[in-house]
Amino acid sequence: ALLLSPSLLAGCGGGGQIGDSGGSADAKKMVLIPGVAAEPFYTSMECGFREAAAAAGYEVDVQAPARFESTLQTPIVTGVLADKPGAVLIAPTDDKAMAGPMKQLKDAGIKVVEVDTKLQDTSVAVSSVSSDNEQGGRLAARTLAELVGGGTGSVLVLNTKAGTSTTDARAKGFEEEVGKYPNLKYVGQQYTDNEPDQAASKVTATLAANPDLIGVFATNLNTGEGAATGLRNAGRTGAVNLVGFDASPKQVEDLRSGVVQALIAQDPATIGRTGVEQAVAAIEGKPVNRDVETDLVALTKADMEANSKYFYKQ
Ligand code: T6T
Repeated sequence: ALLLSPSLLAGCGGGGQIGDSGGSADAKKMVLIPGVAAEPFYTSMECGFREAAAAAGYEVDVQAPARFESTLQTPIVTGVLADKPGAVLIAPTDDKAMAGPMKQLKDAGIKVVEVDTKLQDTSVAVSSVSSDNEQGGRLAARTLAELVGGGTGSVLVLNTKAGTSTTDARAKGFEEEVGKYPNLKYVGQQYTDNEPDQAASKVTATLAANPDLIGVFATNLNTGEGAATGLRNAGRTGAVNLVGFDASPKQVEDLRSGVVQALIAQDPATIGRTGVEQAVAAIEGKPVNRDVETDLVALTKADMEANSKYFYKQ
């Protein structure tokens, strides 16, 4: 028999698909459908998922779309439906477009747990586990205001795609909070399609149009990594305060080297673990928490090493 050591599982320090099931109908099986494949936020979530599912005696499967897109995630959901696992943990890539496919899971008796993102329709999932993303946006605005101190200038938000519940909430929280600082002139949000290249070029274009740019809030990992590239290309690293969301190895390195001034880190492994706990409770007919909130923390260069447990896995 194989020993299931979490540290040997995919993305958690080693490779392989240990513990994956063959794919027959099985109530003692759980499937995780992340928003996108091979991305540190979801890799860390997968670690927590695999660890908790193994501890609860469940077989697991993880299937992720190649891009953060509902047209790519929908066929995965449909395929998993035929498999009839006991539960599906899913990060819907669109808060409306994924409602139909996810409802099919529910109608087939599969327990649906939302991890990270969620649908607008709250009747599909038995539980939603995520950061308080609106609060995260507010925290980003307060952190930026502190970094800027008495300085005056324009502030840009780089968002991903409209219809992503998490990043929409972060942008909303940020916009509301930044309005409280008269020295910060909010010049609006720009969508990047969750593509780092678009984030980079939008930062350089905004710098050209607004030479007084003093701050950028990048609402997630890809926008943050791309914004850092944009500032590097324009030779403005350090001059413009970059506050990112998430804590990928690259983002952490940029924080350490002063390209990024702050990161709002989530706890994706706990999101994955808690999602499993809620799914098991639902399958066993035990009480389920409809909404579970996980930690957020603002990291700066000064306190980052003391908070290294928040760094994501590659
Ligand atoms: O920020 C996370 C996640 O919370 C969001 O829903 C989508 O983007 C990430 O996966 C980071 O890329």
